[in-house]
Amino acid sequence: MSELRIAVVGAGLMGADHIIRIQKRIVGAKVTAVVEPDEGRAKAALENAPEANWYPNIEAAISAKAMDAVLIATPGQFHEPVLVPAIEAGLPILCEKPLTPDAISSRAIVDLEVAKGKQLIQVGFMRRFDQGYINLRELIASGKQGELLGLHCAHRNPAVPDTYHNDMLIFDSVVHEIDVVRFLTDSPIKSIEVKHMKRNKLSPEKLNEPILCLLETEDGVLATVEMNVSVQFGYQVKTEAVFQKGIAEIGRTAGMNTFFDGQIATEEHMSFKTRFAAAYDTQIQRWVDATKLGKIDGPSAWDGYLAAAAVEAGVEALRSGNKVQVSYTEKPSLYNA
Ligand code: ISE
Repeated sequence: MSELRIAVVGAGLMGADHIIRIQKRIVGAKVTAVVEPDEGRAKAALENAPEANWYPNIEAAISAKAMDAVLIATPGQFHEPVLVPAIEAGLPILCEKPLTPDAISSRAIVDLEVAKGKQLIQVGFMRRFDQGYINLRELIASGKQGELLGLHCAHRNPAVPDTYHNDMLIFDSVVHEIDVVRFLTDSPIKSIEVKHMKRNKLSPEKLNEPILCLLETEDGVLATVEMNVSVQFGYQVKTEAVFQKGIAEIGRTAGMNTFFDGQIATEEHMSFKTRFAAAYDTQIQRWVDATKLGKIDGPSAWDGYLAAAAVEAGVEALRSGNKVQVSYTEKPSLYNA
């Protein structure tokens, strides 16, 4: 196959960004379909993919045989109705995180994939492709600084869109730490507890944040996560790892330092689109290359399900103030390495 024909589903913030990425930076793929119910958004997206056709829904694109693979970039609560027909059509899929917002629907997707007998889905946990996280994972596995004892994670957004509601603190945002803590430690999340910091009066009224989550892994590593979506100043994702011997830190701003007007200043990112741009590029290039070989090369639907099960406990912990244990169903053999 020369060029992989991709249908991008959802032409909002991430979908539009992925369309430009595929057209301009990814080798061996092109966007041939934009699936988007909103005509204005679709037309704006098509300006960056002039050869692509517009379809109002995934079913129309499937019947037109418009693509070899699907990239789902709608918000998490709309993934399931796109995933189901795409899996049934046997199409390879890159699905933005979260796979779905809760454990039951994620398990149903896993079961559907198992029934097809083939791993079709890769989940867009792009942090696994970020060099900082890769280096930290290698350091932990090497044992060079002794055992890993704990992690301090800070996940800060300058602001969030109007559509963002309180549960999204967990299923849309902390879901990244839920996945990446497991990626770093190779140990599933066992329990979650959530505390509220003093509420930021600058956050939208419907949000009670920042929050502090405590994620405990089955191996006993404790990760603190400050989730803050109204920090105003910029987009920041940092991790500090505490070892038997010393500390390691990733995610410190790498922007330009200026020494000017009596001040030393460092540029910070304003959005995840730039903070993780390189990780998104690597993720999609590797997905394209693997898809052509009939494989995936990144987090699977099973990883998506494990995150969804921990998210469900996290949402309960957020609402109740209790420490909540995570329960997982049995792993199907399709996902054994
Ligand atoms: C958004 O959906 C993302 O995935 C970003 O990476 C995260 O920082 C943000 O909080 C989410 O809303």
